Order: sequence, then C-alpha cells, then structure tokens
Amino acid sequence: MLRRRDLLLSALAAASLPALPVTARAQTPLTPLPPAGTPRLPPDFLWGASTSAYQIEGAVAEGGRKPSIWDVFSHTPGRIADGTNGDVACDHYNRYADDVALMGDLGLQAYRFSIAWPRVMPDGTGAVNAAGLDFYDRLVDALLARGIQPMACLYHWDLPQALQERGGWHNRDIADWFADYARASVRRLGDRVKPWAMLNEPSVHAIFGHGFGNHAPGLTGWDSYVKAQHHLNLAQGTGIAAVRAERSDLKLGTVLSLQPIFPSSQDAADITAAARFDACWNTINLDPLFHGRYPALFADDFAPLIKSGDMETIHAPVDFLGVNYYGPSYIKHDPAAFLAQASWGAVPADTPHTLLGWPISAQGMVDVLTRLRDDYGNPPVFITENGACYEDPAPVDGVVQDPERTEYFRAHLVAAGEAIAQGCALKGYYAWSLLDNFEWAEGERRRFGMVRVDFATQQRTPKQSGLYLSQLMKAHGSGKAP
Ligand code: GCO
Repeated sequence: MLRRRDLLLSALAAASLPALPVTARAQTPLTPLPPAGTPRLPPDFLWGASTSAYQIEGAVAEGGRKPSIWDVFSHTPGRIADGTNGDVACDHYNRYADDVALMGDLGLQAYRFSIAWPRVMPDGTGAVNAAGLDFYDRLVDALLARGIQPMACLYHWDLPQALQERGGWHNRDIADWFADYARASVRRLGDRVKPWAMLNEPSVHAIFGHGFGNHAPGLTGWDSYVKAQHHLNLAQGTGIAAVRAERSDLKLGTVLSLQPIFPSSQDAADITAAARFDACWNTINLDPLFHGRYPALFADDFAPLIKSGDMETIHAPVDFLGVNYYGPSYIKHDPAAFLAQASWGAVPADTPHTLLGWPISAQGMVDVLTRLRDDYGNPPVFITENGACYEDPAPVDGVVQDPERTEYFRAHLVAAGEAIAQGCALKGYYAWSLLDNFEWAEGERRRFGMVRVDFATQQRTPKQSGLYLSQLMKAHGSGKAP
C-alpha cells in the first residue's frame, strides 16, 4: 500500500495544472492551465468527492450485511452490460483506510458516501446490526482524523431485499421503515457526521428502477413509477422528521438529479413532451419539497396515493439541497414511452458528449442553479455529483491521462463560479467519483473516477483529472462546514 501512496505523492508533486483546452490525449507532462480557464471560487467553498455503498464497498456478505435489491438485480443474467456485480467492486469495505489516505493526499476537504441500509438493518426493519454500523464508525473516524468532513447519504438505491419482498417502494409503510433506519444511523454517527442527505436521486430511482426496469428492482410501468415516486418523497419527509427529533445539531437535506430539459425539435408534440419529462425528472421532487404540491401536469396521477398530512410531511424544511448534475436532456414525443409519452430524442449537431452519449453543457449547470435561485427560494446547494465517463487509457508513469474528464471538471467548476457570481447559494462541489466503481447497469466497464481502479488487482492509480482537482482544492484554501 505504501508503494501506491508513493506513486500518488510523486504524481502530485510532479503535476502542474494540465494544458487546456484538451482535445487530443495529452501524452506530455501536465502544463500550467491558462489563467483565463482557471475556476475562481470563494475561499470557503467546500471541495469533495462522492461515492455510494453498493458501487464501491464490496464485502456484500461481511459484517452481517444481507442482500439488497442490487445484489439480486446484478446477479440476474442479462441485467448488467458486462456481467459484473458489486460483490467486490472496489473492496472499499476492507480498503477504506487506504482510500481515506488517498483522499487526504489529494487534498479533499469533504467526502460524500452512502450508508448501506442492508448493513445497518439487514432485514430492513427490526434489529440493528452493530457490526454494520461499526464499519461506518471506522470510516468516519478515519475521515475526521484526516480533516475530511463526512456527508452521509442514507439511501443510494440499495434497499434490503427483505423489504422488496414486502412491497418495497410500492408499500407506503416504507416511509416508517426508512425513518427507523435513519434514526438508528444517526444515533450511532450523528455525533461526528453533521450533514445528512436522506435520498439519492429519488426520481431516477423511481424512473429507472420502477418504470423502465433497467435498474433494481426491475419494475416497469407508469403506475409503478408514480407509486414509488410518492413513497420516496414521503420517506424523505419522515426521515427528516425522525432525524430532526433525534438531534438538533445536524444539517439535513437530500440529493436530487436535476438537468435542463430541451425539446428535440420545435414541434408542439416535442415541446409538450419536454415539459412532461421535466416534471417527471425535476419538479416531481422539487415542487413537493419546496412548495408542498405535485406539478399540476401530474397532480391527478398522484392524488389517489396522497393521504392526509403527506404533503406537509414532504414539505419539510431542508438545510441544504444536494444537486447531481451531469448535463441536459433532449426529449421527443414518444407515444410508446411509459414515462409521460416522452423519451430521449435528437441532440443538436456537434453537441459534445461523453462515452455514454450524455450531452455536455457546463452552462446547463448554471441554468439548474439559477432555477433553484429563482423558483425554489435559493436554498444552500452543494453539487453532490458532477463527472464524466470516458474510455481511459492505461496509466503512463503512474498517471492515467484523461484530458477530456479534466476539461469536463474545469468547465463545470468555472460554471460553478459563474453561478455564485449570479447569486446562487452554491456552497461546495463533490466530484463524481473518487474511484472508478460499479456503474449500475453498465457494470465496471464504464469509468467515472478521478482515480483509476484496476478491478483485478484493486490497484488505485491517480488520473490527470484527480491531480487537477487536487491542485485546485489546495489552491482554494480550506472549506467550512455546510
Ligand atoms: C447517479 C448516481 C451515481 C451514478 C453516476 C454516474 O447519478 O446515477 O447517483 O450512482 O453512478 O451518476 O451515472
């Protein structure tokens, strides 16, 4: 392990800001960034990185953990593009100490991780598994020892399979099950972990996991999506209430995937489809959380599920909002699509995109943040995920040259500075992701890390993008608590 850290430290020492704009792969050593391209952010801006439990921990049967819906889904033939699963992933459960040392060497000020419900309550409800919480104790203590602020996300899609067998997100009781789990986690860790996010991307989990079926638990259809989405919103509210009652010294929020939605053409049908998709992806979470109501477009669809007090519970004040931003979507009318007769359509010619075909627009991040400023009360915001997938080359002299990802980070951090200059309450940025990891239905083949993981050997190798972020973090001074 020492050798690996030497590699990183020597790479950090040798690295200077990369040459930009980057188009061809940079085979030469990094060269200083032109000042004009350097992100300018406030000295108290918080710099971090994000991961999630199922994507990095592995050790799926260690420490009392029982299966989650993603264990079942990833072991179902044909569900994962490269046939991999999260059984080992980055083996972070066993390698957390080295990974925290890596974070410290990079100069991370904060780290957003998720807690695995199946470790804390392996049966979903009832007995708390002390050994499961012991792991997060160790992780949090290691982070604090390196001066890295932990942010815990309580639910990043890995529902205990035992709860799926009781209806999962289609069962309204899950709001109380989640509150119990949240309470147990905060009781153990709340003395040291202050920012807590309830959920990760509820609309994505509802759409992909309960509508398209290409994510766990693999359910499909509009009614399935609507039911899951309402109960996710409700659980977010019951979770906040339970945790607020547990401790008064925490910062509570949630994490939403937000993106600008454009019609693929100026045809009326595409414009309508884009508005419907915006409601299903963005405002289906924003409007209940900040306004206590569902978007008018779908109020009738959700009405039958709403019981007295639900919207008040969901409309719980938050101390911060986590925003996962990757890029815009271009949407067309699609009569066959389960989701509001809308699906992804043509993208303007020459739109830059990542290996996954996701359009790239740093301006889109400014647009998302100014929408929160103008329409949702300008809440304190952290970008809790932002990153890009590219085909990375093999390491050269102990560093992976990933100029496209470096440019992606640079452009979005310049946009972050622009959003702050326009009055958005942006307080920090967590890059997705610290490590290459299990990228859900794509498996291990699709890489987002600022640090490369060789899944055969578990070797961590810094990438140019991680060294670039490291230079920026160290140049911007220390972040403050959220
Ligand atoms: C998401 C999830 C992450 C993904 C990342 C890249 O936003 O889908 O929060 O777990 O891995 O976004 O797809």
